[in-house]
Amino acid sequence: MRTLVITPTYNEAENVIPLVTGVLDQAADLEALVVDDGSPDGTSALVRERMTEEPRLHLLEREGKLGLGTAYLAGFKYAMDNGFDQAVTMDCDFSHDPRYLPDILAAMADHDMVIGSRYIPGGGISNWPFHRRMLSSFANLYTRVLLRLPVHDCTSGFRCYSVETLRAVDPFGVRSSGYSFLEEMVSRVHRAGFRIGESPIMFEDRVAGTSKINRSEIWRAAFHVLHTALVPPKLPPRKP
Ligand SMILES: Nc1nc2c(ncn2[C@@H]2O[C@H](COP(=O)(O)OP(=O)(O)OP(=O)(O)O)[C@@H](O)[C@H]2O)c(=O)[nH]1
Ligand SMILES: [Mg+2]
Repeated sequence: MRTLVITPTYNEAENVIPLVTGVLDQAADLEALVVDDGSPDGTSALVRERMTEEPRLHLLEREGKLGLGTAYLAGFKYAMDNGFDQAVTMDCDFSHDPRYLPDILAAMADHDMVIGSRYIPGGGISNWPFHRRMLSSFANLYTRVLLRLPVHDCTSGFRCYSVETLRAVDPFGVRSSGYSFLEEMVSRVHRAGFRIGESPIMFEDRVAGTSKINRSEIWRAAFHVLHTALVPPKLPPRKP
């Protein structure tokens, strides 16, 4: 079983090497892919340097800040083109702790997608301010109800997909490139009839670097979920 852990980066020079090291330390057969969008702080140079001594580390460099959604897509394409069986996505800022990877991967034994979930027993958020908790809880309730999803954490970016599932749900057809990419992916996987599991994670607020979430991103995501509910995207036909 070949697993690729994809981490999109934009200005994560302080985090990227500790994060990928933490990932690769979890199991000898894991590989890591950093998708960097021309971070001005030199994130990609650090990765390139590390790659000279770590063959399990890979890098995709893109020209400019093209968004989290398309960074995931570039990672999925890399996983598909290079013979991986499953692909994990996780943030680079240690909000998603690599120590949860073994549990998430173990849960893949009987699921097609596993979400690192903050909203099931054993999961949680350790140090978010009240307004950020409210925003996340509301976003999840809104998404669960509108898209009728049997999932407690639709907005967690820490998740694993089997490559077979990715091929079947056509992530390249997702119409959002922002945070709602995550919600539409859960919806596609559910509608296509795949098994979604959740494994608890404690989510930690970023300790280094700066936050990039903003108000227009939030409104765009809310609109996109509504659009997905009212005009469900067409999925590729299932193979018998
Ligand atoms: N390649 C790429 N990565 C991005 C982009 N925007 C954010 N990222 C990365 O995606 C991950 C999640 O972004 P964050 O900025 O942590 O978003 P967040 O967790 O919702 O918000 P904060 O932690 O409060 O900043 C991090 O690893 C970022 O470096 C982008 O446009 N391109
Ligand atoms: Mg973050």
